Amino acid sequence: MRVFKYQRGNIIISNIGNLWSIRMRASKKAKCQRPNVKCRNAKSRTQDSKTSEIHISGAEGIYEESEIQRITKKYILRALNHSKGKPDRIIITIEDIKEKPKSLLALPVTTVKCKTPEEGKNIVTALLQSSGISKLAINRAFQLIKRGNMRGAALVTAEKGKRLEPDGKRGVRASRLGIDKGASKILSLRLSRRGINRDIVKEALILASKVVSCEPVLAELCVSDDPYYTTGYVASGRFGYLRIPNIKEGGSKMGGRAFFIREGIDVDKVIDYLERTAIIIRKVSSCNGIMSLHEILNHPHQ
Ligand code: WAQ
Ligand code: MG
Repeated sequence: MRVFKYQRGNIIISNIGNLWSIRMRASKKAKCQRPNVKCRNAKSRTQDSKTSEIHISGAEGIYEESEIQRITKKYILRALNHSKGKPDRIIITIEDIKEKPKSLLALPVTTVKCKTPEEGKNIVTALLQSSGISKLAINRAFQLIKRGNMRGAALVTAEKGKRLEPDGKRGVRASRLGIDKGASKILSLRLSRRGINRDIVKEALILASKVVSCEPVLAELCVSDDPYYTTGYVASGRFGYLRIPNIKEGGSKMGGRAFFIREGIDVDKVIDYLERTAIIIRKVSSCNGIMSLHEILNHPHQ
Protein backbone atom coordinates (compact mmCIF):
# COMPACT_ATOMS: atom_id res chain seq x y z
CA MET A 1 0.00 0.00 0.00
CA ARG A 2 1.41 3.43 -0.89
CA VAL A 3 0.71 6.15 1.62
CA PHE A 4 0.95 9.79 0.66
CA LYS A 5 1.78 12.15 3.49
CA TYR A 6 2.13 15.90 3.45
CA GLN A 7 5.07 17.20 5.45
CA ARG A 8 6.09 20.86 5.39
CA GLY A 9 4.50 21.28 2.01
CA ASN A 10 6.29 18.32 0.41
CA ILE A 11 4.62 15.08 -0.50
CA ILE A 12 6.48 12.17 1.04
CA ILE A 13 5.64 8.77 -0.30
CA SER A 14 6.32 6.09 2.25
CA ASN A 15 5.94 2.52 1.23
CA ILE A 16 3.98 0.93 4.05
CA GLY A 17 3.54 -2.59 2.77
CA ASN A 18 0.66 -4.71 4.00
CA LEU A 19 1.71 -7.16 6.65
CA TRP A 20 1.02 -10.87 6.25
CA SER A 21 0.94 -13.76 8.67
CA ILE A 22 2.70 -16.72 7.01
CA ARG A 23 2.32 -20.11 8.64
CA MET A 24 3.55 -23.57 7.72
CA ARG A 25 2.63 -26.96 9.08
CA ALA A 26 4.01 -30.25 7.87
CA SER A 27 2.85 -33.70 8.93
CA LYS A 28 2.76 -37.28 7.84
CA LYS A 29 0.28 -40.06 8.35
CA ALA A 30 1.48 -42.98 10.40
CA LYS A 31 -0.09 -46.39 10.45
CA CYS A 32 -1.29 -47.20 13.93
CA GLN A 33 1.31 -49.52 15.47
CA ARG A 34 -1.15 -51.51 17.52
CA PRO A 35 -4.40 -52.24 15.67
CA ASN A 36 -6.35 -52.85 18.87
CA VAL A 37 -5.42 -49.48 20.30
CA LYS A 38 -7.45 -46.49 19.16
CA CYS A 39 -5.42 -43.84 17.34
CA ARG A 40 -5.50 -40.53 19.18
CA ASN A 41 -6.47 -38.42 16.20
CA ALA A 42 -10.09 -39.31 15.54
CA LYS A 43 -10.38 -37.02 12.52
CA SER A 44 -7.80 -38.83 10.46
CA ARG A 45 -9.07 -42.29 11.38
CA THR A 46 -10.85 -44.26 8.70
CA GLN A 47 -12.68 -47.58 8.75
CA ASP A 48 -10.06 -49.73 7.04
CA SER A 49 -6.77 -47.99 7.67
CA LYS A 50 -6.14 -46.70 11.14
CA THR A 51 -3.85 -43.75 10.84
CA SER A 52 -2.64 -40.99 13.09
CA GLU A 53 -0.88 -37.80 12.18
CA ILE A 54 2.75 -37.22 13.11
CA HIS A 55 3.74 -33.59 13.44
CA ILE A 56 6.94 -32.92 11.49
CA SER A 57 7.47 -29.20 11.48
CA GLY A 58 5.72 -25.86 11.94
CA ALA A 59 6.73 -22.24 11.51
CA GLU A 60 5.09 -18.84 11.58
CA GLY A 61 5.94 -15.18 11.26
CA ILE A 62 4.71 -11.75 10.18
CA TYR A 63 6.24 -10.40 7.01
CA GLU A 64 5.88 -7.70 4.41
CA GLU A 65 4.20 -8.55 1.13
CA SER A 66 7.51 -8.38 -0.77
CA GLU A 67 8.87 -11.21 1.43
CA ILE A 68 6.08 -13.74 0.84
CA GLN A 69 7.89 -15.70 -1.89
CA ARG A 70 11.20 -15.88 -0.05
CA ILE A 71 9.60 -16.95 3.24
CA THR A 72 7.25 -19.55 1.76
CA LYS A 73 10.21 -21.07 -0.08
CA LYS A 74 12.23 -21.12 3.14
CA TYR A 75 9.35 -22.75 5.07
CA ILE A 76 8.75 -25.37 2.36
CA LEU A 77 12.44 -26.30 2.28
CA ARG A 78 12.40 -26.54 6.06
CA ALA A 79 9.40 -28.86 5.95
CA LEU A 80 10.97 -31.08 3.27
CA ASN A 81 14.34 -31.40 5.00
CA HIS A 82 13.41 -32.02 8.60
CA SER A 83 15.29 -34.58 10.66
CA LYS A 84 11.93 -35.99 11.83
CA GLY A 85 11.36 -37.34 8.31
CA LYS A 86 9.51 -36.54 5.07
CA PRO A 87 6.04 -35.06 5.43
CA ASP A 88 3.20 -36.17 3.18
CA ARG A 89 1.29 -32.93 3.69
CA ILE A 90 2.51 -29.34 3.92
CA ILE A 91 -0.01 -26.61 4.60
CA ILE A 92 0.97 -23.00 4.03
CA THR A 93 -1.39 -20.25 5.17
CA ILE A 94 -0.83 -16.67 4.05
CA GLU A 95 -3.18 -14.26 5.72
CA ASP A 96 -3.49 -10.50 5.65
CA ILE A 97 -3.01 -8.84 9.05
CA LYS A 98 -5.85 -6.37 9.42
CA GLU A 99 -5.08 -4.65 12.72
CA LYS A 100 -1.98 -2.69 13.67
CA PRO A 101 0.41 -5.09 15.46
CA LYS A 102 1.23 -4.43 19.08
CA SER A 103 4.91 -3.48 19.67
CA LEU A 104 6.90 -5.62 22.09
CA LEU A 105 10.34 -5.75 23.64
CA ALA A 106 12.22 -9.05 23.30
CA LEU A 107 13.26 -10.86 26.47
CA PRO A 108 16.95 -10.78 27.45
CA VAL A 109 18.82 -13.95 26.45
CA THR A 110 21.07 -15.96 28.77
CA THR A 111 22.52 -19.47 28.49
CA VAL A 112 22.49 -21.53 31.67
CA LYS A 113 25.41 -23.78 32.51
CA CYS A 114 24.02 -27.32 32.11
CA LYS A 115 25.74 -30.58 31.16
CA THR A 116 23.14 -33.35 31.39
CA PRO A 117 19.36 -33.85 31.02
CA GLU A 118 19.19 -34.69 34.71
CA GLU A 119 20.84 -31.41 35.63
CA GLY A 120 18.56 -29.71 33.08
CA LYS A 121 15.46 -31.02 34.80
CA ASN A 122 16.70 -29.73 38.17
CA ILE A 123 17.48 -26.32 36.68
CA VAL A 124 14.08 -26.09 34.97
CA THR A 125 12.34 -27.13 38.20
CA ALA A 126 14.21 -24.56 40.30
CA LEU A 127 13.52 -21.75 37.82
CA LEU A 128 9.85 -22.58 37.39
CA GLN A 129 9.30 -23.02 41.13
CA SER A 130 10.78 -19.60 41.77
CA SER A 131 8.28 -18.21 39.21
CA GLY A 132 5.43 -19.57 41.36
CA ILE A 133 4.79 -22.87 39.54
CA SER A 134 4.07 -25.98 41.59
CA LYS A 135 6.06 -29.21 41.41
CA LEU A 136 2.86 -30.95 40.29
CA ALA A 137 2.44 -28.62 37.29
CA ILE A 138 6.13 -28.93 36.38
CA ASN A 139 6.01 -32.73 36.44
CA ARG A 140 2.85 -32.68 34.32
CA ALA A 141 4.64 -30.55 31.72
CA PHE A 142 7.65 -32.88 31.68
CA GLN A 143 5.36 -35.88 31.17
CA LEU A 144 3.71 -34.25 28.14
CA ILE A 145 6.99 -33.14 26.63
CA LYS A 146 8.52 -36.59 27.18
CA ARG A 147 5.67 -38.15 25.21
CA GLY A 148 6.34 -35.78 22.28
CA ASN A 149 4.43 -35.44 19.00
CA MET A 150 2.77 -32.20 20.10
CA ARG A 151 1.79 -29.70 17.45
CA GLY A 152 1.31 -26.73 19.75
CA ALA A 153 1.74 -25.98 23.41
CA ALA A 154 -0.12 -27.33 26.41
CA LEU A 155 -1.75 -24.73 28.66
CA VAL A 156 -0.96 -25.98 32.16
CA THR A 157 -2.34 -24.28 35.27
CA ALA A 158 0.44 -23.18 37.58
CA GLU A 159 -0.87 -24.70 40.79
CA LYS A 160 -3.06 -27.71 40.04
CA GLY A 161 -1.29 -28.68 36.82
CA LYS A 162 -4.54 -28.97 34.86
CA ARG A 163 -4.51 -28.80 31.06
CA LEU A 164 -6.84 -26.16 29.70
CA GLU A 165 -6.51 -26.20 25.92
CA PRO A 166 -9.70 -27.31 24.17
CA ASP A 167 -7.94 -29.64 21.70
CA GLY A 168 -5.24 -31.63 23.46
CA LYS A 169 -3.77 -33.03 20.25
CA ARG A 170 -3.38 -29.65 18.59
CA GLY A 171 -2.51 -27.63 21.70
CA VAL A 172 -2.30 -23.87 21.39
CA ARG A 173 -0.14 -22.30 18.69
CA ALA A 174 1.48 -18.95 19.40
CA SER A 175 1.03 -17.20 16.11
CA ARG A 176 0.98 -13.79 14.39
CA LEU A 177 4.37 -12.76 15.68
CA GLY A 178 7.33 -11.11 14.04
CA ILE A 179 10.30 -8.80 14.37
CA ASP A 180 10.98 -5.61 12.45
CA LYS A 181 14.07 -5.35 10.27
CA GLY A 182 15.98 -2.95 12.55
CA ALA A 183 15.43 -5.03 15.68
CA SER A 184 16.27 -8.22 13.77
CA LYS A 185 19.64 -6.77 12.70
CA ILE A 186 20.53 -5.71 16.23
CA LEU A 187 19.45 -9.09 17.59
CA SER A 188 21.58 -10.94 15.02
CA LEU A 189 24.56 -8.83 15.97
CA ARG A 190 24.13 -9.45 19.69
CA LEU A 191 23.55 -13.19 19.20
CA SER A 192 26.59 -13.39 16.89
CA ARG A 193 28.81 -12.10 19.69
CA ARG A 194 27.70 -15.15 21.68
CA GLY A 195 28.04 -17.51 18.71
CA ILE A 196 24.30 -18.31 18.66
CA ASN A 197 22.93 -16.27 15.76
CA ARG A 198 20.65 -18.91 14.24
CA ASP A 199 17.05 -18.77 13.00
CA ILE A 200 16.00 -21.36 15.56
CA VAL A 201 17.14 -19.10 18.42
CA LYS A 202 15.64 -15.93 16.94
CA GLU A 203 12.29 -17.57 16.21
CA ALA A 204 12.07 -19.14 19.68
CA LEU A 205 12.95 -15.82 21.33
CA ILE A 206 10.23 -13.98 19.38
CA LEU A 207 7.71 -16.66 20.32
CA ALA A 208 8.68 -16.70 24.01
CA SER A 209 8.60 -12.89 24.18
CA LYS A 210 5.02 -12.94 22.92
CA VAL A 211 3.98 -15.81 25.18
CA VAL A 212 5.22 -14.27 28.42
CA SER A 213 3.79 -10.87 27.44
CA CYS A 214 0.38 -12.49 27.93
CA GLU A 215 -0.47 -11.41 31.45
CA PRO A 216 -1.84 -14.71 32.88
CA VAL A 217 1.17 -16.68 31.55
CA LEU A 218 3.78 -17.05 34.29
CA ALA A 219 6.39 -18.95 32.29
CA GLU A 220 7.06 -21.21 29.31
CA LEU A 221 9.03 -24.44 29.06
CA CYS A 222 10.23 -25.61 25.64
CA VAL A 223 12.12 -28.66 24.43
CA SER A 224 12.73 -28.90 20.69
CA ASP A 225 11.19 -31.93 19.00
CA ASP A 226 14.17 -32.11 16.65
CA PRO A 227 16.02 -35.27 17.79
CA TYR A 228 19.40 -33.58 17.37
CA TYR A 229 18.61 -30.16 18.81
CA THR A 230 19.22 -30.60 22.50
CA THR A 231 18.97 -27.01 23.78
CA GLY A 232 15.64 -26.03 25.32
CA TYR A 233 14.57 -22.99 27.30
CA VAL A 234 12.55 -21.58 30.16
CA ALA A 235 11.10 -18.11 29.59
CA SER A 236 9.52 -15.76 32.09
CA GLY A 237 9.20 -12.04 32.71
CA ARG A 238 11.30 -12.54 35.83
CA PHE A 239 14.33 -14.28 34.32
CA GLY A 240 13.99 -13.59 30.60
CA TYR A 241 14.82 -16.23 27.97
CA LEU A 242 17.05 -18.85 29.59
CA ARG A 243 18.60 -21.34 27.21
CA ILE A 244 19.24 -24.79 28.71
CA PRO A 245 21.80 -26.87 26.77
CA ASN A 246 21.60 -30.68 27.03
CA ILE A 247 17.99 -30.61 28.23
CA LYS A 248 17.53 -33.92 26.39
CA GLU A 249 19.74 -36.70 25.03
CA GLY A 250 20.74 -36.41 21.36
CA GLY A 251 18.50 -38.63 19.20
CA SER A 252 15.50 -38.38 21.52
CA LYS A 253 12.08 -37.86 19.98
CA MET A 254 10.71 -36.01 22.99
CA GLY A 255 9.79 -32.34 22.65
CA GLY A 256 7.01 -29.86 23.14
CA ARG A 257 5.99 -26.72 24.93
CA ALA A 258 4.04 -25.88 28.06
CA PHE A 259 2.67 -22.44 28.89
CA PHE A 260 2.05 -22.15 32.64
CA ILE A 261 -0.96 -20.00 33.41
CA ARG A 262 -2.52 -18.69 36.59
CA GLU A 263 -5.47 -20.63 37.99
CA GLY A 264 -8.99 -19.38 37.34
CA ILE A 265 -8.34 -17.15 34.34
CA ASP A 266 -10.42 -16.77 31.17
CA VAL A 267 -8.79 -19.36 28.92
CA ASP A 268 -10.48 -18.14 25.72
CA LYS A 269 -8.94 -14.72 26.21
CA VAL A 270 -5.47 -16.23 26.64
CA ILE A 271 -5.85 -18.37 23.51
CA ASP A 272 -7.16 -15.41 21.53
CA TYR A 273 -4.12 -13.33 22.49
CA LEU A 274 -1.60 -16.11 21.78
CA GLU A 275 -3.08 -17.21 18.47
CA ARG A 276 -4.66 -14.10 17.01
CA THR A 277 -3.28 -10.84 18.40
CA ALA A 278 -0.53 -9.62 16.09
CA ILE A 279 2.70 -8.54 17.77
CA ILE A 280 5.98 -7.25 16.37
CA ILE A 281 9.24 -7.13 18.31
CA ARG A 282 10.60 -3.63 17.82
CA LYS A 283 13.29 -3.54 20.52
CA VAL A 284 15.71 -6.16 21.78
CA SER A 285 17.28 -6.61 25.21
CA SER A 286 20.75 -7.82 26.18
CA CYS A 287 22.25 -11.13 25.03
CA ASN A 288 24.36 -12.50 27.82
CA GLY A 289 26.92 -15.29 27.95
CA ILE A 290 26.80 -18.45 30.04
CA MET A 291 25.72 -18.16 33.67
CA SER A 292 25.20 -20.69 36.46
CA LEU A 293 21.74 -21.31 37.91
CA HIS A 294 22.95 -19.78 41.17
CA GLU A 295 23.95 -16.51 39.45
CA ILE A 296 20.62 -16.33 37.64
CA LEU A 297 18.49 -16.97 40.73
CA ASN A 298 20.38 -14.23 42.55
CA HIS A 299 20.07 -11.67 39.75
CA PRO A 300 16.58 -11.93 38.33
CA HIS A 301 15.77 -9.71 35.39
CA GLN A 302 12.80 -8.00 37.10
N1 WAQ B 1 3.12 -22.33 19.38
C1 WAQ B 1 3.02 -23.25 20.37
N2 WAQ B 1 3.76 -24.36 20.41
C2 WAQ B 1 4.63 -24.57 19.41
C3 WAQ B 1 4.79 -23.67 18.35
C4 WAQ B 1 3.98 -22.50 18.35
N3 WAQ B 1 4.06 -21.60 17.39
N4 WAQ B 1 5.73 -24.18 17.50
C5 WAQ B 1 6.14 -25.33 18.04
N5 WAQ B 1 5.48 -25.57 19.18
C6 WAQ B 1 5.64 -26.71 20.09
C7 WAQ B 1 5.32 -28.03 19.43
O1 WAQ B 1 4.73 -28.85 20.40
C8 WAQ B 1 6.69 -28.56 19.06
O2 WAQ B 1 6.69 -29.97 19.10
C9 WAQ B 1 7.56 -28.00 20.15
O3 WAQ B 1 6.99 -26.74 20.50
C10 WAQ B 1 8.98 -27.81 19.76
O4 WAQ B 1 9.04 -27.05 18.58
O5 WAQ B 1 17.79 -20.90 22.13
O6 WAQ B 1 13.10 -25.80 17.89
O7 WAQ B 1 10.08 -26.05 16.60
O8 WAQ B 1 18.86 -22.58 21.20
O9 WAQ B 1 11.11 -28.12 17.68
C11 WAQ B 1 14.44 -23.71 21.38
C12 WAQ B 1 15.86 -23.44 21.75
C13 WAQ B 1 14.23 -24.45 20.09
C14 WAQ B 1 16.49 -22.44 20.84
C15 WAQ B 1 12.78 -24.65 19.96
O10 WAQ B 1 11.11 -25.90 18.88
C16 WAQ B 1 17.80 -21.93 21.44
C17 WAQ B 1 12.37 -25.50 18.80
P1 WAQ B 1 10.37 -26.82 17.82
MG1 MG C 1 10.74 -28.63 15.49
